[in-house]
Amino acid sequence: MTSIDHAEWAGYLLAAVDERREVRAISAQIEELRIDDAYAIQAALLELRLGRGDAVAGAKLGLTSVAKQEQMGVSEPVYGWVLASSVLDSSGAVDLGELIHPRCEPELVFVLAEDLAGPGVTAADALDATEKVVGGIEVIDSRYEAFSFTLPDVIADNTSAARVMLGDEGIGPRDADLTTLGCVFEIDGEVTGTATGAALLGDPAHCLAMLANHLGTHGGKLEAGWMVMAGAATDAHPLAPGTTATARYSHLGSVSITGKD
Ligand code: OOG
Ligand code: MG
Repeated sequence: MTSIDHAEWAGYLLAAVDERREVRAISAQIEELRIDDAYAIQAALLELRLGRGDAVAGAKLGLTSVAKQEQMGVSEPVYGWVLASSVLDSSGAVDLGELIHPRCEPELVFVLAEDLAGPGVTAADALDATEKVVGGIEVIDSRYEAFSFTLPDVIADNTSAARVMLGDEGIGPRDADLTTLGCVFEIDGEVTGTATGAALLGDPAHCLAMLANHLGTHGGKLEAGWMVMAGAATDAHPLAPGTTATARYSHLGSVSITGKD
């Protein structure tokens, strides 16, 4: 790691959240933003939020599909943290006054029955540790100008995490083949994207295993009761006032959110 001040950059990003304004990418302001420094900023940002009384509700993977990697111009998966305060209630209303330039995307979400940590976790092990799989929608909201960033920038910014809505029709981890599980994503009733679970690095359970292995080899773990988002399988779409986004899944039912002024 370099000598950059992780807590200071975490404060810079949290101020952007608090003041609902976009800020310049960190990478544009220092000589080199390394991946390890970026995760250290992300960890400092999490500490600041926990210090305000928030809690970790789970973890998220991002940029695990070709669709998302191409849309954002970033070609490697990333991970971040899901805060308890970011989980939407069953109305699916998203208060846009609290966000900067939100976008929405469909998510397959694992809810864990057991702690999970590598190394050596396989996709089968990941399914064994899963209580249920649910369909969801994530609202992402990059704190950076024009929703534009490098790989380390988006890592520092907790991978654009903002809000998440979970469906209520979960299934057991082996009740359906997750690779062929389908999703139709609609904005105001118009289909904007379709995908199957295999769009996520070939298998959503592989994404979960990958994160457990990464965390485990760095002294961390995924915890029983947490949700883990596997990453969006389609492009994200702007969430404007009055916009309703619906993700319709095979086996998992439908989930909708609506942007509110
Ligand atoms: C980064 C977050 C990516 C996903 O599901 O791929 C993500 C972004 O696109 O702003 O959450
Ligand atoms: Mg996502």
